[in-house]
Amino acid sequence: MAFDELQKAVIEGDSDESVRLVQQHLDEGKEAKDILDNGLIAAMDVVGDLFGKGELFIPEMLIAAEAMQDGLALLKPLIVDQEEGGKGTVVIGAVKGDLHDIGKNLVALMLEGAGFNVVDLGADVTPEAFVAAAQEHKADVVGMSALLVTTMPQMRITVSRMRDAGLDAKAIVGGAPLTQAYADEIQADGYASDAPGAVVLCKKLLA
Ligand code: B1M
Repeated sequence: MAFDELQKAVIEGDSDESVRLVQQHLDEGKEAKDILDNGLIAAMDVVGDLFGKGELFIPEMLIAAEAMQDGLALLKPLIVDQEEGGKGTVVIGAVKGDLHDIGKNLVALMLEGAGFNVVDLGADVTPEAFVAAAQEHKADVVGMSALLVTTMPQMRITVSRMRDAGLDAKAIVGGAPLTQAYADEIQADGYASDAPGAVVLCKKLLA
């Protein structure tokens, strides 16, 4: 069975059907990563396109996000490599003004599975809150996520506040509108395009 039905269930915000179809794909022997990338995340891309065209509105986008997250809950134990702890501490959050947290949650989940101690500050996190948490938890890495072009500048401010506070922690950024060029421009220490990439990046930065 292809992923069309699963995508349709997520796009229509049908959580029960999303969960049922994720389980069905697993029972058929599909890889969890395949279901995530080509079923759940692909559906959110369609939702974004429909929203962009004015064919779908915020309440529908919200219930689609819920259906995605309900399906994702089944995959979580399967997409996470269980490695030993003690790899370092990562403070993570979606930047000030940004309420999109699904991608950030995936990054946090995979970092945790890869053995990092993750302090998740949630969404709408101010530069001051990032700095305070990094100090409190002696973070090795501060991870910032943004999905809106209007919230990306919060990353520049946060990096700058981290430097002003004399923090040793590495600053990494990610999220759909981000690029390596932007990360370089704001003098972040790294950029990753997806959650597995964020794990590789953190391991590289702390090696
Ligand atoms: Co919004 N939204 N949204 N939204 N939303 C987008 C992002 C948008 C592209 C849709 C569109 O217009 N086509 C558009 C942004 C345009 C832009 O600026 N480029 C948009 C808009 C405009 C808005 C509002 C402004 C709408 C309005 O109010 N008029 C509003 C803003 C609210 C706010 O944040 N202040 C808004 C609201 C919402 C909801 C609340 C309804 C909901 C979010 C629910 C939630 O997150 N709990 C929502 C949703 C669901 C989306 C789309 C459809 C899906 C996002 C998603 O979860 N993707 C999105 C369209 C799209 O992305 N195609 C859209 C799946 C997720 C797994 O991917 O988050 O990209 P992503 O994460 C990836 C990578 O980016 C990366 O790894 C992840 C996994 O591989 N990554 C990192 C992410 N963070 C990382 C950090 C790292 C490293 C990698 O290191 C630290």
